[in-house]
Amino acid sequence: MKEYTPKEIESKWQAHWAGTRLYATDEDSSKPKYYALEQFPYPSGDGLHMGHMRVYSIGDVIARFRRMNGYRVLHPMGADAFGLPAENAAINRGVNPGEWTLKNMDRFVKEQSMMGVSYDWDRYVATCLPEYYRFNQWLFLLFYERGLAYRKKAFVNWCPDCSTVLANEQVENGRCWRCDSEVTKKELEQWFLRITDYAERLLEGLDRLPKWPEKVKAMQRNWIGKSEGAHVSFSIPELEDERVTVFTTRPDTLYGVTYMVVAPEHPLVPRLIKGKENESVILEFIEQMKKQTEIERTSTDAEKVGYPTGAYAKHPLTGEMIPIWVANYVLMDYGTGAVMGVPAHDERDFQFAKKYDLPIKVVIQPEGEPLEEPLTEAYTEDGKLVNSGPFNGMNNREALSAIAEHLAETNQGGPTVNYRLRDWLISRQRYWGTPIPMIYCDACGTVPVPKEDLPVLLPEDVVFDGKRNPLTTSETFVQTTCPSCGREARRETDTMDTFFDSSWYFMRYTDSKNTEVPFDPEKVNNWLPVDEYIGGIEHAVLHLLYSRFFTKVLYDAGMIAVDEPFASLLTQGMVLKDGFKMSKSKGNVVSPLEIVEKYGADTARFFILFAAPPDRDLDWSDAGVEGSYRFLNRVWRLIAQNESLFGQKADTGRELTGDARELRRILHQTIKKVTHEIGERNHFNTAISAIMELVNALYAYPENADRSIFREALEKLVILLAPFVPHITEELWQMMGKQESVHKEAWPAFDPEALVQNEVEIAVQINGKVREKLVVPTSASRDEVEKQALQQDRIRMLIEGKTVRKVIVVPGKLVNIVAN
Ligand code: ANZ
Ligand code: ZN
Repeated sequence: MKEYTPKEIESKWQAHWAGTRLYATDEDSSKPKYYALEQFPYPSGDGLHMGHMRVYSIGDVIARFRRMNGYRVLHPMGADAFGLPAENAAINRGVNPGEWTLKNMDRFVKEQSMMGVSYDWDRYVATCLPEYYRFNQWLFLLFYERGLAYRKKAFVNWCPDCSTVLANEQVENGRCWRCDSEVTKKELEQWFLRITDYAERLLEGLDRLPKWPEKVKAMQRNWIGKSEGAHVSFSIPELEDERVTVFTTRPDTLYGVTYMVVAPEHPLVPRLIKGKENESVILEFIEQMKKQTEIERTSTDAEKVGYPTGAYAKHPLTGEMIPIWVANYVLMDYGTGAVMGVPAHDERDFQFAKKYDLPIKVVIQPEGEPLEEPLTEAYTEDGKLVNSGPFNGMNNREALSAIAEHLAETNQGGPTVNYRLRDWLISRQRYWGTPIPMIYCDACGTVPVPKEDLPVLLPEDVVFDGKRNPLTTSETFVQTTCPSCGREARRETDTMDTFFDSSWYFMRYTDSKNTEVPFDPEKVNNWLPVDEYIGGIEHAVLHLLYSRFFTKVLYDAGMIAVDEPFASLLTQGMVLKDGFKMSKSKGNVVSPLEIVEKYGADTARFFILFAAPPDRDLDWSDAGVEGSYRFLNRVWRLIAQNESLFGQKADTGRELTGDARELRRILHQTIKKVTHEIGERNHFNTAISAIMELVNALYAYPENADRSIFREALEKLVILLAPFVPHITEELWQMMGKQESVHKEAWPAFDPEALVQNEVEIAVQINGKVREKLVVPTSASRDEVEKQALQQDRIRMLIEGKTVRKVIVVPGKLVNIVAN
């Protein structure tokens, strides 16, 4: 018998599949489409880790299953190839970011191929290549034309030593992650995408995604953060009735306002404090605030600090004069950057009022017992309005809209909706990204690069010193001529956030070689939406929200017919070792390649798919890997030992009885279960369990029982296993004498009739003479039939006092008891 030698088999079949282009995308339009997609990797210097292996194994089962079920399947792969590590390698080790990235990409492709994943490599996209990023620029211009890309001044994290903007994640305790100097806020002109224009549609679309995890939808809803409330406008008599507008979700508490607070960055602050007692203290406070991140400022345990400006605003309904404060807890970029303080009914305002001894005025009383004053905490429940002029006695829920409408009628505000979502800042002062295709001309202003001049290529003559944006060091890049007037002009040196690149790559796969446009609408509509998108939960908000935004914009531009890109989303769990996430720092990393080297890719895939449902965390277990390897060997032996069976002509069409009928029942039950578990639930682990039971049944099948069904069951077993372990099944299929690839086989259908457990009448003989009749299920085992026969009253009576020498069971026919 031939041995199972995974190493030899796997490289042989990988080469064969590549040579025969077995996984080229099927374009047969008579078939239903299926787009299976795994998030493309960032090609780091470390190659594949177990998390990658898990995602790709899951995606591959899905793609292979659909192909076998008669779908034309798109299953592509690429590389998310721009980003910081390449640039840091350039700064720290002087290597070229492009070369470094391409080398890593090669390594990823090699390692992905070693897993036996069924990608159509012809559609590979790498975001760092001009063939791709020119269309980032094309799309940026489309956003610009549609008024969705704009430049504005914004406060950003700034490291004075590195002279660059830092992402929030790159600020650690107020210091630069690289040089440890103190990070400041700097107001800079930056490019933004107007994602806030799409806030409502991004919310609404979530309701049409039943196949997304609730958790991810909740995270997106929370991030978009829709709040219904009102704008209330207060006038400031001492500033010639200049107005401060606040956003509140509780206009019903308007009569309870005892102070107002504006953010330190609020544009009115300098005028409010001018010449006042606290002017210098507040200016110092503002400087301090610039150093804090938003997270530090708003964390619940952060001390609330404020100063009275000395200025007053007029209450819009009572005309009372309300003191205006500046405080750390009010953020400039939420709502209007100003709030009204209602200490009686808001916990945060209550604490602030207590600390600074501000008045507390109750305007909502609960039903029944009135509140005991002075309050010991804010009353935040519902009730009836008091101290609220004409609104007294009104239920506060009704008062919400009554007061908001009254404000609208009197031109002092009115109902409004506020979103937490901010516009997307896409400018990066970095080299390894897509140049933003804009030109600045002294005469014409900001001029877009004409589409026919794309791509704006990344220059090579740059200096990487970690101190400034390398693009600014390239004279040939910066100096250009204005496309509109022909005079000398400067190029934009900011590059795009790499999330721009990944917001549409799944569209590019449908037409990856197009040199005119990002993709042909007909081609993208031929495949989108993605039917199953598999990736990590860490992208729940960022990538998945941006991709949805892009899809909606391109839908509005008439480039694509769907407005939601991912019909179904599968977020895979983590791979743990000894209960912890595998990580270099924990020193508990198991390398996928080591496992592939030792046991083969099929064992690694099998273990990963068997050990847990895909959305759960998976505990790595060496014993589990060993067990998976043993199981594949067991399957191998089952077929190798019966190889001769496949040389013979199949003998089919016979009526099956007894063990044969039972094997057929188990086979069809397995087909049914495996089809359901993969196709409807993505529960690959339970599908595999069912297959294991079938293997047990095949081992237990008597040697003298019907061979035709045994042979058929072995064939079906190999087909059912093919999506999980593509190499061993291909080899076994060939061993069975098949000419075509097992991966081109049709998925077996189950016969509902085969599942029925029929009953048969069996004759019970004693020494060859029929003494009794017995009805048993066709599935009953020999042992069971024997036991039942011996338990019959009449039989017991007849054999009493005799010794049973032998019991012969002919399944489905008779039991003969030899006794004397
Ligand atoms: C008065 C009030 C009374 C409020 C009350 C709440 C309860 P969400 O739900 O998150 O939208 N607020 C508004 N803008 C703010 C800013 N820039 N920085 C900090 N806080 C701000 O919260 C809206 C509420 O948060 C608003 O309603 C406002 O306080 C505060 F009994 O106004 B409220
Ligand atoms: Zn010009």
